[in-house]
Amino acid sequence: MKYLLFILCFYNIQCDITYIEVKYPLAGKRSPPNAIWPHPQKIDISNDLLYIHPNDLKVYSNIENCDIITKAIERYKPIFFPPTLDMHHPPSDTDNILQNLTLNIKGNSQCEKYIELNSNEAYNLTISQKIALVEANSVWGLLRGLETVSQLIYINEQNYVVINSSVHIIDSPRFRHRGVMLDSARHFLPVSIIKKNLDVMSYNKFNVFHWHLVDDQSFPFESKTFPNLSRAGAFSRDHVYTPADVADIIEHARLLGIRVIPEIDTPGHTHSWSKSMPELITVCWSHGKPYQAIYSTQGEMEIFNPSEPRVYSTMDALLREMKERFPSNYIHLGMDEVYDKCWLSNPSIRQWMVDNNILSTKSLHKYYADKILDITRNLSVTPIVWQDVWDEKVELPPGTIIQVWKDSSDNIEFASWASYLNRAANEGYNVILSSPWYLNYINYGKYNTDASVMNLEFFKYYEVEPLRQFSGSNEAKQRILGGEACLWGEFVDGTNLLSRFWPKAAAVAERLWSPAHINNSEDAQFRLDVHRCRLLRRGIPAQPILNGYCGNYEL
Ligand code: CP6
Repeated sequence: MKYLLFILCFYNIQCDITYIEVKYPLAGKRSPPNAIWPHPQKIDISNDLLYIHPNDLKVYSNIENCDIITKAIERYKPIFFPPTLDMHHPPSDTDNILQNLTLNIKGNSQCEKYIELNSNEAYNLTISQKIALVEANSVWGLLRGLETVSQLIYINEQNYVVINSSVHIIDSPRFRHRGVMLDSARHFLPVSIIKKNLDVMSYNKFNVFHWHLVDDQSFPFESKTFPNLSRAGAFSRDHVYTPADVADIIEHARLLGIRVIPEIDTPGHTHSWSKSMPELITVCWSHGKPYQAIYSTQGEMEIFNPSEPRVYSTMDALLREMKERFPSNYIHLGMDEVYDKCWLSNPSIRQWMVDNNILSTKSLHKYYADKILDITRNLSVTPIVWQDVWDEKVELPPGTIIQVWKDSSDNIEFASWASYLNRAANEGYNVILSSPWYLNYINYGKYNTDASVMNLEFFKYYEVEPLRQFSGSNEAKQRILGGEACLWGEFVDGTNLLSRFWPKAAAVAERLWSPAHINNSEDAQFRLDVHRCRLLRRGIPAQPILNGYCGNYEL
């Protein structure tokens, strides 16, 4: 039969072979509705269930007057009990009913204000004797545990709200830095969408929002020190993040246990600065004449003029403001894709280089980077840079984080990013990985494995193993902090961000949270499919990854 179909297909007559082979295995293998994403370190769970009274689950905590916890409990009420769904009270003849949920902090931990790189996010979750208990060393662990509780609760086919009656979960993240990068410069992203995206991040236990605030195309960040940057550089007066907007986003993230790391990308990607501060920009020359390098053509982009002292005084003042306004104490400095030919084309920069004994573009990169890194050192903020400066062999201060984004190979077994990670960590730098996780790309298609056929994109993102080729000391391994899923904004704005990003980013979330051995994508796809339905239920327009249907949760 298979061969007949193949021959027919060859002659273009009957071409739905994959459909016929795939539909049934997938349909038969759904995960249970309470499959947890990302998968916990250890889980032991009964089949027996308890009922829950709809809208009436008492939640207690031994940590008092802690806004992180009281607001989380409020936030989870409509998630435990979706207001749009029909829920029945437990049958009157049963006492198999969950009595309460307790969120306890161990020792004398405080209500911390901001999550940090080294915060403890571990938690234990136990359900037994009709009591659910989450215990953690910090409020951050309680938040992660509360999310897990919310994923265990579901509404069954008889419309009862239920949860497993015996559960033991021991959970903690594999990597400390689990980030999402959004680009609000190629297109403006509405504050409401950024906040929604933070919500979905918390459903996936992400803990860093890397905000690529500005770029060639626009400067939407309203600086208090230099308001003209956004007045002239934003797409319009309305396409601006005011100080109140930024504070709103930081506070929203704080309550979810997410750090916000702003990026001010220089010396390249600075066209939008030229609208208000043309004096900072290099004039490129060609055939003996100045011309304007435009960001959209052949990699030519406007770049700062490193011989201009006002570049450094401006950056000093702006970075000072960033430190004041963003509590994370990390600033991403960009330093990627510097169109250095422009520097060399400009006669006065060449002369300045000679005068200052700077003999190559490499040393010019170093000159610029050193000046900016001095500023961050004086401010005691930890700098993050795209790998380019390190590629240029610029020596960076200890503790600098290098974000690896390049890759020269499509082969996930022998990816070149793996050697970058290896090298940077062994040189003593901290590293985060992004190369395999550029989620703005769309890859239509199916990936054929021996047993199944799966969503190509999910497979590609999920099967990445950050430490696959790592060799080095344990200390060096600790310097691989984690990774970030990136959503570059050339073709993304408020209309499609959430559906473009989710649930694909959830694949990255599990890779960064769960143990390395949780890596069977053929199984994981069914759990992710359930998780995607969960996102729909929570009002997030996450796109499908398999054939199928989410019951009455379809948007
Ligand atoms: N913008 C900025 C970009 C990219 C980078 N920096 C980018 C480059 C290549 C790819 C995707 C994104 N759009 N500022 C590089 C970090 Cl493939």
